[in-house]
Amino acid sequence: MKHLILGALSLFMLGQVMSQDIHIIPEPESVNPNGQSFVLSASTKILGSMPEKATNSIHFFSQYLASYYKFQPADANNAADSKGNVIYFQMQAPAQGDTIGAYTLHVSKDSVIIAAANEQGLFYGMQTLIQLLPTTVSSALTIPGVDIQDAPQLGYRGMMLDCCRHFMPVDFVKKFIDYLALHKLNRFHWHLTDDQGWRIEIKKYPKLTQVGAWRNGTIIGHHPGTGNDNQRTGGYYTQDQIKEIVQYAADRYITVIPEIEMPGHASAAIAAYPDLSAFPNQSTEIASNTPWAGPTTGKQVEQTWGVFPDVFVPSNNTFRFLENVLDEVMALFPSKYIHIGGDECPKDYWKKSDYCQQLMKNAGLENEEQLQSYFIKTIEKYVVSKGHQIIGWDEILEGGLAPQATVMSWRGQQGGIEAAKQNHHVIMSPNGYFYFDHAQSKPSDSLTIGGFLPISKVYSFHPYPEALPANQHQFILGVQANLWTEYIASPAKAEYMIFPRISALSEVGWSKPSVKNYDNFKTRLQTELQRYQLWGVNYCKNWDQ
Ligand code: TNX
Repeated sequence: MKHLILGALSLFMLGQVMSQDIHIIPEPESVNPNGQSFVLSASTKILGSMPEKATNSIHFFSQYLASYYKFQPADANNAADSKGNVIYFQMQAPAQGDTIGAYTLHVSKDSVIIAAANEQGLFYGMQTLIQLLPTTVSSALTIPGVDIQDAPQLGYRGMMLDCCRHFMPVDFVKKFIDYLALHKLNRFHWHLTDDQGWRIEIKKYPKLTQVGAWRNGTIIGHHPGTGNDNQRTGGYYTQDQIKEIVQYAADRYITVIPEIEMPGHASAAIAAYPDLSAFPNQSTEIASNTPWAGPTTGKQVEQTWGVFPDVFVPSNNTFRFLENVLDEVMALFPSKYIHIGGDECPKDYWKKSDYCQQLMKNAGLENEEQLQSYFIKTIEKYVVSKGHQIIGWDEILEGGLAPQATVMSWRGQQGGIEAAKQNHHVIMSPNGYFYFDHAQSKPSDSLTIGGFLPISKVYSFHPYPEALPANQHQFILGVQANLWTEYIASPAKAEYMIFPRISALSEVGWSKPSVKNYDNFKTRLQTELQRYQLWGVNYCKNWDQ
């Protein structure tokens, strides 16, 4: 008996010591080292019980090995059997209560077995396997023996990239998608239209990209600005490029959610087609009474940052235009959700427009907030009739939510709480926790917008607010971080703002609160930082504050 207890104790201690050496982010449900190790060699075969379900995972893994270790595994197709040194993707029969993305990973001397009931699970098991690989190239590819059981906490784990304030090349968009995949994130929210640029080719309206994708110069320094670089700048994604990116993401189990902004943040579209404005012929500024609205010089793709008063007029002409645009958008993006923006819409033009005032009278709308709600509801009806649903920023609560809308809560969590209480779905993206354009170090080591957002604050987020009764937690679909790019002009700076905060986001979205621990996360992050070096990403080194 005494021996048994001692034996169990030493095994336990062995486990304890070893598990400290296994650094996985996001932290899995359970991690039990078994003292063995697996060595990847030229004879290692990579196989699947249902190979077609493992194709994406095998492909990603092989590419990863080739890119970072110059390692070429044996050709899986020529591998006759699963005996010997093997990495095996085991598809299991689905069981009741299976979570999408759940998996088990067993690493022993002769085999690595990733088992799951769906393709996502195989993929995430493979992502965990990647984190067991050494972080330097010189060492042998030895993988510590371990038994892991894991499943995601939240179904929606996303990041947004703003490609309007600064256009990001296709290659970087793909890299960004890879970064999401490596962190077990599964939604890419692609911000494609804004005041400073329209970035998606729409065949029916060529001027959107001929005119709307380009501006003469970009503000340098903070708004109202210290100067303008006077460079013609911009760019857009062709529909072929978009299809390629959507497929690239799908191969990584990431859904791309496009955002087409309305009724505000519409200057680029209005510059291309002025009759989308309440004052199509107005070339000079209509003074804005909205204190946070920026200056406008008329119908142009804006060169400065901020919020602009010239917005879409809720006319039949505008609705036809937006429906035609959305037709092309929905044909390109299989996503259930289409993001229609809805944020920061000044009401000055609507207040001054006889047409808008008459429309409000006819429709029995009491104020411009209700007119905004009317706008969003009209669009929602169309999107729903085509089999999709809308997401909007939390301003869409004002004047009444559209019946099936999902709310993205960015001005804190209050909008999300309110929406959930009205039985609407919510994505939590509060700026105080998830705005990766905010400074990561103090004082900020580069030009940034917003406040100070250290990684510890990102990590501390709880998806379910205390103010929300437990029976309404089901309405919180998940979390998302946003990368607005006013002061992010290059992929290198984008990486700098993302890393390492994306690691904290990943654990907030994936790991159950019971396995989360910030000190332990920081230890694991040290290994992850070495992996960033292996990837060659530009990460913030001054993050621990
Ligand atoms: C607010 S968040 C915005 C963006 C800006 C961002 C800067 C949101 C829905 N609107 O247009 O880029 O702040 O942090």
